[in-house]
Amino acid sequence: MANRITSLLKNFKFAGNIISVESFGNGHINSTYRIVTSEDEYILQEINVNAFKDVAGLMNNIEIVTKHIKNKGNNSLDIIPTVEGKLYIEVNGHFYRMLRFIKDTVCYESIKESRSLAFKLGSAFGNFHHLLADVNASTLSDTIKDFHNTPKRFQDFLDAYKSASFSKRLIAEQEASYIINHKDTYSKVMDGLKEGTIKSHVTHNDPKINNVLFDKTTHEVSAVIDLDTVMSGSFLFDIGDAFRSLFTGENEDSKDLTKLKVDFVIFKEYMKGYLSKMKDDLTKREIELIPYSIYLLTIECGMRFLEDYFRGNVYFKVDYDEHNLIRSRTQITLAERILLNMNELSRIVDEIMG
Ligand code: ADP
Ligand code: GN1
Ligand code: MG
Repeated sequence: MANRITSLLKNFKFAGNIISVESFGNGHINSTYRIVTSEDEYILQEINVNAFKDVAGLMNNIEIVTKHIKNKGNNSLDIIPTVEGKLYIEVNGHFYRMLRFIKDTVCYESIKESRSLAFKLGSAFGNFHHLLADVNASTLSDTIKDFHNTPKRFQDFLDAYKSASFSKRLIAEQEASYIINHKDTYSKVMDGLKEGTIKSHVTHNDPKINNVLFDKTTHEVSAVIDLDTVMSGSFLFDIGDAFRSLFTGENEDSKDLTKLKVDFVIFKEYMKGYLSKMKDDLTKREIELIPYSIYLLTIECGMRFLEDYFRGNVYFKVDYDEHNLIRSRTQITLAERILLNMNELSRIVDEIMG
């Protein structure tokens, strides 16, 4: 691995001599390496083309968005250009990019290590939405089509379920039944986008906690990273998915389902932070659907993991055969618990909105 990556590095304009190359991080999609040189530190990533079909469009999106954020005085990813001045290289059908390593930061895998940071996390995503509100979302490429189109995700899930082996269907019977029994609950956000009661904006679309770096010393958010899915979407996609990640508590692949908790303190703190930046930018329908969007993005993630289990783990990185099944269990159990707590979540939103 290290030799292959080292030989690619000569294509990028980085400073210093290479000291070390190591696999880095816990992303489910790209292959990420940390590069230390005598002058600086970098990230090299192989972009997963199974997930992202249009690398040029994706890198162009990231360039637009990071420039916009930085022009407004905020921190974001720095793309290290290739020696030819491009944003990425292609070698035999594999695509690579280099980023500056954002130093002196901590990346949390779950909120259990960082509960007190919920307000800051909410403010960071509120700020992210706010800073990008004047970018015309239709100028960005769709890096994954229908990424949070839950009714379409459900159809894809159903196709995979129908063609899965008998033994897989049996082992995942309870989870699959839950998803199928709730099929009439998946369309509210897509309907709102069509009707215009929900607006399209530039959104992150993958705001899970390990896509945020916190400053080691000040504990402030240093940068929102993993910008591959930044494209046109609904604010509700990001609000919903952020809490999916936060309420997962332990890790997405924990077998201990007792840790999955609709944590009202985290919800209130994060929403206070988020709404401190975004209170005036949300429509009435968007505000009304905040609790529902948490359920929606959670069950959607559950169906995506289970679909991948049925298809033989072709999308998410896995460590063992049933990894995606285990991940889907946490998400479906959490979705069930969110539904039971919708009234209290709505009450908290009303309280913050005044
Ligand atoms: P994936 O799409 O596979 O999730 P990410 O872009 O999220 O890939 O990168 C995986 C991990 O690598 C992140 O969770 C973070 O820990 C680390 N990482 C990525 N980019 C940087 C960066 N510029 N500086 C420091 N750490 C980074
Ligand atoms: C993936 O890339 P990563 O690990 O940050 C996925 C998200 C899922 C998440 C679940 C491009 O996020 O949509 O919610 O896993 N990203 C993509 O952990 O599919
Ligand atoms: Mg990531």
